[in-house]
Amino acid sequence: MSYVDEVYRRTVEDNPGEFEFHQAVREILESLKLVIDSDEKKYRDVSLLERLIEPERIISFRVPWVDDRGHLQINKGYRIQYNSAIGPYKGGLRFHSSVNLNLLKFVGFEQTFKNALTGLPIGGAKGGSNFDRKGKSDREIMAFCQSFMSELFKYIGDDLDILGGDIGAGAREIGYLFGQYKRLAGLHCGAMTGKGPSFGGSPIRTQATGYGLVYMLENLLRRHGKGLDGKVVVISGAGSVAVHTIEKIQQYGAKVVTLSDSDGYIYDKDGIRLDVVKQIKEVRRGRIKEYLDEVPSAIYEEKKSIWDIPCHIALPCATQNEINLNAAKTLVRNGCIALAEGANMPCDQEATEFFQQSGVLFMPGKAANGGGVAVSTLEMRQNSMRTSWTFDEVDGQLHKIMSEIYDKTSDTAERYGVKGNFVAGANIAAFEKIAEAMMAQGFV
Ligand code: NDP
Ligand code: 2IT
Repeated sequence: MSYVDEVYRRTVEDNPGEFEFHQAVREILESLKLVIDSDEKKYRDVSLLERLIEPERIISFRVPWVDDRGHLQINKGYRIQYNSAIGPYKGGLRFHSSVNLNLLKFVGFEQTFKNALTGLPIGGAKGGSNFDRKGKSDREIMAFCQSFMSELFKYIGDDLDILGGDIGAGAREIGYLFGQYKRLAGLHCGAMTGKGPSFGGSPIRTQATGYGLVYMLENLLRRHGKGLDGKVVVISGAGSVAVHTIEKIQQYGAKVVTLSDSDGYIYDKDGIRLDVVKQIKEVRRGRIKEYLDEVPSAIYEEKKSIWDIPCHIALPCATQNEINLNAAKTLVRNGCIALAEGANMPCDQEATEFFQQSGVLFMPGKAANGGGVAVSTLEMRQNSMRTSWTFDEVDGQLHKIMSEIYDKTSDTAERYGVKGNFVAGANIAAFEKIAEAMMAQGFV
């Protein structure tokens, strides 16, 4: 059995029942066969894959907090410090009822590769809690965030591990977490990103993942002789990534016709109205169904799949495994020509392979949604330099970083004889950088 296959088999055995983690590892290992199979000994002798897959450290803790009825609630808290070969641990926090170690290991592993691909000096991490902010008061959210940080502050720092946002952890949560960090650590430093603009946050961090996704997509289409103008786009999710993707893609002349949350989706054939969405999500913190109150001509569906709606471009921006083989077949049948992953691993492996076989331009999350963590790193840079850059300066850097990620991904695929396979290109380009750093640092 090859080294890669052997390591995958052992990963499954040693991490039973962790299906998303197995999926993320399998996808990356499949790509790495192109690098490793021809030079197995070099990697096997230093157990490189085993060390890459096993997180450096997992911190697991209890998060007690008091709800508005005076009852004590207990949540689980985690931080996975995955890999520090190329820089301090960096990655977001996910607050969602589904969070467990399996999910965080999958996103932490992916984050390690994504971060390497940005070309910036950041290792990989992820953390979070099974806390769900839906239906909670502001006071309850603050109480939870303060308790979460009361434990985690011991393990983070601006040269050690830098937290950021993810599902369920936006500007409000980061603000409360940062306040408690500052109070306990006695430091006003860049140990967290996604901060508010008045206390060290970077311009464009809020928009960065969505804007970066569109910059990546624009690169992808342009280099294949296509453009965004006039294209019909289906977007899932209605969170930070989805909303800012709509904002930017509309500026390029594309028409977005959908949005969704975990209850259902909105279809507006005339094009989603961003002002209405922002009012619902950012001001009222409401549900996407409320779009109908403002735009009665739109359609709301709870039971159907959003991917049944015909489009030229699909941008999954909600969560993992939202597109399976059936959804992929429907998208292709309906004329979808390109897909870029705003979410982390939103397409399962069968769907991904089907898109690639069908000639759909397919850009994986590691390359497509790297703009968020890239601007987080620009935030760290501004904090260290005690400075702040303008919106245009950061936007310019984001543009450049996304274009460089595209080049790296595309060139690496071509170098390994799989031109146009951006999954392989992204995984291998990231691996080359991490592996070189790990080899140079010895057996640690
Ligand atoms: P938000 O919490 O702002 O929004 C998430 C959206 O997805 C909500 O509309 C939510 O609906 C929906 N959603 C979440 N979980 C599920 C689920 N299990 N089933 C259906 N819908 C779901 O998160 P973000 O926009 O920040 O993140 C979206 C995706 O992008 C995630 O995969 C995240 O990992 C990824 N990402 C985020 C980055 C960032 O900078 N924030 C950077 C790179 C990737 P509901 O309100 O009903 O839960
Ligand atoms: O998945 C991701 O890249 C993020 N959630 C962003 C993490 C960060 O640290 O900004």
